[in-house]
Amino acid sequence: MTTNRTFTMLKPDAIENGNMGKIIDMILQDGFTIKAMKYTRLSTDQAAAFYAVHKERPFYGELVEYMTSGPIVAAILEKEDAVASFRKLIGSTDPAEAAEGTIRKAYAESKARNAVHGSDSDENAAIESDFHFNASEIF
Ligand code: 3AN
Repeated sequence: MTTNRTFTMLKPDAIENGNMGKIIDMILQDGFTIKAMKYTRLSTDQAAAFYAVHKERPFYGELVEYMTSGPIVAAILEKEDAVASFRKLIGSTDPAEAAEGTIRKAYAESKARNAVHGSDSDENAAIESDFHFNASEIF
């Protein structure tokens, strides 16, 4: 079953490089609507918990450090088949492999500093949305 919502974060490199507005515009132009949005900074505990699935991977420490290095934008997005549609819009994890027209092709620097996060399943979209937003913050 597919739902119509996904979760995203614009990562510290995207904010640092001044690409926040351009990335939000690409998301809106692709037909997503914003159900919730927050400009915030993750604590080490929050980033470690958010990326707990990657705990065993060699880049986990680097990932947590990087995700706490500056502010991020967290958002819940709505569109038909949102998870798959958004993964298509963001492109491959490695920007060298990302397709033309994707957010990562345009704005990612590397596999680690890759501009944007997108949930990989409906289940994770719900978990990640709950991690960042209360029901009263979702419109
Ligand atoms: P995606 O973000 O495309 O779902 P995942 O789930 O494989 O990719 O990785 C989660 C995050 O971990 C990535 N967004 C990226 O920031 C980081 N990451 C993935 N692979 C590497 C790597 N080889 N080196 C450093 N960081 C990585």
